[in-house]
Amino acid sequence: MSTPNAPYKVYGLDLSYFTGKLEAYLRYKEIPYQREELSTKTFRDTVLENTGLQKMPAVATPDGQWLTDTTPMIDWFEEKYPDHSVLPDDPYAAFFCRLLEDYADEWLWRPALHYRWSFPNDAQLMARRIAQEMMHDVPGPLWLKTRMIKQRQIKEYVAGDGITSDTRRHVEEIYLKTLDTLQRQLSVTPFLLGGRPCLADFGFFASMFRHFGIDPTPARIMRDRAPAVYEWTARLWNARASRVTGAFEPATGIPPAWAAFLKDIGSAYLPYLNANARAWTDGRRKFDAEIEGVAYKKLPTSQYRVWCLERLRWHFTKLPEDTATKVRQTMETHRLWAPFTEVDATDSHYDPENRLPLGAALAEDAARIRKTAARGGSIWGRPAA
Ligand SMILES: N[C@@H](CCC(=O)N[C@@H](CS)C(=O)NCC(=O)O)C(=O)O
Repeated sequence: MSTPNAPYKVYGLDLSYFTGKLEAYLRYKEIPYQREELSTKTFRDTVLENTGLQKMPAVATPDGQWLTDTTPMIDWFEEKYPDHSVLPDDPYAAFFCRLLEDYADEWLWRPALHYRWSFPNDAQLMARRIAQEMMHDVPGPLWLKTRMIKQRQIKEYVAGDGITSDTRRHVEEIYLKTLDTLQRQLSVTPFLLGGRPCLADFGFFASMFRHFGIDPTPARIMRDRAPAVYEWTARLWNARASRVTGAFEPATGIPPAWAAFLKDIGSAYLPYLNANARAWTDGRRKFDAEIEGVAYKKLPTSQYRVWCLERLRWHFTKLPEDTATKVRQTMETHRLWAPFTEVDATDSHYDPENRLPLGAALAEDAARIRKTAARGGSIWGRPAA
């Protein structure tokens, strides 16, 4: 039923990476929303049926549409609520905001999940919270549900995502290096692009607020090593567009501190995306990749991340010619251009009709996910008694 003045409904957990990113964006833009309780049943039935994916956050709009995936969702909201845009008018800076958002979303995911699930105290605490907040509709004692969550997350996101004694140090360095770069910028400006939040702020916020900022082990590191980042997480959570008076700075171009991110994107993230895209094209479910001299083995091939590369390249093709030339020069200077253009085909077939964030395009996957769930492939999918 359509009730156009009602708030958006956000289905997600209080400790979820991408739910935090979306919530901070909606709060900043002062778009009314309410967070809906997410039980295993809601996740399995409502979210999956309506978006085709079992991913949080999912959003139900007041007029009955369903949205999935925070990246296209933010574009969708920006079109509907253009005031106080999180993308600068300068197309050069806007392109790099998109690149940083994608890098922060995807490349900080592995360290964020590692810090949450590889340290026994952190893992116990967070698994218990998930069991309490989400699995109250699943029968069984809390200790057992906590154990199931822990085992599932470690299998999927630590052991299953290439984290071994050989790669662990490299994964942790991603977090530490990111803290240092953020600290440098946030010691001089309140947000990453000067006096107001940009898209890149929300990208980094996902991991920094809902994982690194609250999980005991990385949170202690953040407080000691990067207090300006710790402060920024609260500043962004409390930021409201109607009250923020600062401007994007520099007025054109990007801050010098972003060079450290660009260097990382060229030496680590894009080589990973390229190896993933090649594995996808070859139909391999797992692949090995050498990233900054570290050998990652049996990484899961991600169709979604082929789409991420495809989408970034698409945004590049949409730049005005003179901006594209400038962006290319910057990418060459920071050694990003070669890896950005290295892979010929980025044919993900992830969103062939270009419908995201509208979930219906993906809803046909629902039946397949349900079948896997019924076989016990997902703890969220196990039917409640
Ligand atoms: N690209 C998606 C990613 C969403 C996502 O991966 N969400 C995680 C939680 S933060 C999830 O739902 N995971 C489900 C699972 O682990 O089963 C977005 O930006 O919204």
